[in-house]
Amino acid sequence: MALSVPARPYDFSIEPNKAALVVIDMQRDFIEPGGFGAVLGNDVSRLTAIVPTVARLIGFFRTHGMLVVHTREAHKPDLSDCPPAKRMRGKPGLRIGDEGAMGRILIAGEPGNQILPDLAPVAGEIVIDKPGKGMFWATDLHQTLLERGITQLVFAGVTTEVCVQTSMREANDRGYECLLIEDATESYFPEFKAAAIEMIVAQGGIVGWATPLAALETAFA
Ligand code: C5J
Repeated sequence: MALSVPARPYDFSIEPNKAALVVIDMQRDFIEPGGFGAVLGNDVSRLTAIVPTVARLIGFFRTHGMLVVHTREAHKPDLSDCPPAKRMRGKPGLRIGDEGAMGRILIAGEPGNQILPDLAPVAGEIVIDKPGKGMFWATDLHQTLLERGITQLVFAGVTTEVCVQTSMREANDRGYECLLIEDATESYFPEFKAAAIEMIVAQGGIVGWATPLAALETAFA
């Protein structure tokens, strides 16, 4: 049975048996003080502030028996999945694969690449290591979601205008209906978050819908 969720630009009709939550890149290196994001000079407190809301959202999906997908921006240790143009971006010593405060930066298996303990995946959930900003490039996620009959994706995570928005746009092009939970996503740059949400909902929801978590919870109450 479909439920109506108040959202922008208009109500989102969610079908619980066809919907999955995607939690984008809630990994230690982007969010914890002392990690890669902080070393780059970003104010990570904006990102740590959403952790309780993301945890509540994950709990909501688990309570309702709906699928949860977690992603990490992660490269293989030999960097064979990291294009040179991405590898060489930024200052020497602070590039993908370099040794950082929490192990090698954006490398699978390193401490900084782990999802925050408060948001850790549980058995039965999908974890995707993605070498790109978008979650479908060089991953098998689309096939996995098709096999499970998922047609709607609810998005959370960081950062709103980079990996979240890129993944939403990829999903939109693949035919998924996408709803962004606006208080469960964040950016180091508040103006970029606000602009990304406006871009998503503009022109009748050209990329998707946006709503606060409370609106989703109320629709199921
Ligand atoms: C970035 C991400 N910002 N997860 N990654 O490089 O948004």
